Amino acid sequence: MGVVILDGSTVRDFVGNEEVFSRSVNEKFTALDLNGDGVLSRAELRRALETFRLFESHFGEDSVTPPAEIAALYDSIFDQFDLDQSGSVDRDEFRSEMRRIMLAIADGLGSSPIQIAVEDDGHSFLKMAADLEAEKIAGATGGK
Ligand SMILES: [Ca+2]
Repeated sequence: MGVVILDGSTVRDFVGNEEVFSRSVNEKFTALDLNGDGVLSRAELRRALETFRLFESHFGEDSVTPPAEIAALYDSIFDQFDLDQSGSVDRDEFRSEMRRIMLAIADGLGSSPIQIAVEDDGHSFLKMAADLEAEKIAGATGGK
């Protein structure tokens, strides 16, 4: 677990950098596609969402979301990813939904930088966004 400092424009720059963003999405997708069939099943996506810890971090440690509610949440998220309702999420669907989610996060962050705890497993998009920003700053000042 690491901490990064982000604001909306950091995240937006990451998403807007087609090369970096596509590569990140591809790596993530490959890591999530556990059986390697080229699409994400409901179970594979759910596993991914669980690693994001979406539903724990927001509410603190005291509140526990009922399992049925969590299942319903995962289902509705899956349906958002599965644009053509084929029952699985392909690479394009994954990329476009990740882009939408990241831009929504960017809007939520606005222009005041905040600290965010991220998984330090090399797959956190927010960490990658922060790293990209750091590289740019390092580049602008002529080194590390
Ligand atoms: Ca799969």
